[in-house]
Amino acid sequence: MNHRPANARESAQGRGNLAAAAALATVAILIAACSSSSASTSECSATTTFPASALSTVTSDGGKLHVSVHGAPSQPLSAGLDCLELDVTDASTGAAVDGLSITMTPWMPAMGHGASSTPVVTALGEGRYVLTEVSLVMPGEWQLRTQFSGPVTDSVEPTFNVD
Ligand SMILES: [Cu+2]
Repeated sequence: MNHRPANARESAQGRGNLAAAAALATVAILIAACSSSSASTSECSATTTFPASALSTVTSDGGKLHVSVHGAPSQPLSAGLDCLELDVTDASTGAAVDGLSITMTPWMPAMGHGASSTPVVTALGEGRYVLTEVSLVMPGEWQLRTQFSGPVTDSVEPTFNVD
């Protein structure tokens, strides 16, 4: 008498598990598709020499800093695992600004998504900061949503195109 309801529950649970497994498989495929377009190893590092020409030069949102953005391993940057150097100077004196803490979220405004990893910051001194593990997974316009704290609190959002 109780077998039918029990079986019904079991099979409903079975379907639920199958649905969950299918959803997980879909997520795994999406992640694989996403990361397949980015290089698995980085061809740049904190010791890379960056080009003198800038991808973008901006004044920070609060007007306190000038920031120029340089890219490696090549400019213009190609989609994949890239590196960036930020050269940061005081907007009024032109002096290099050291000791900043930097957090950066690369963002693709046209598609509303970010990068697949968090950039790692290395301070080189003389106002130079290198960001490695910058995973710009797709060609198109990218925005670097960047916050500075420490001796100066301010933010910048330089944009540039990735080939
Ligand atoms: Cu995109």
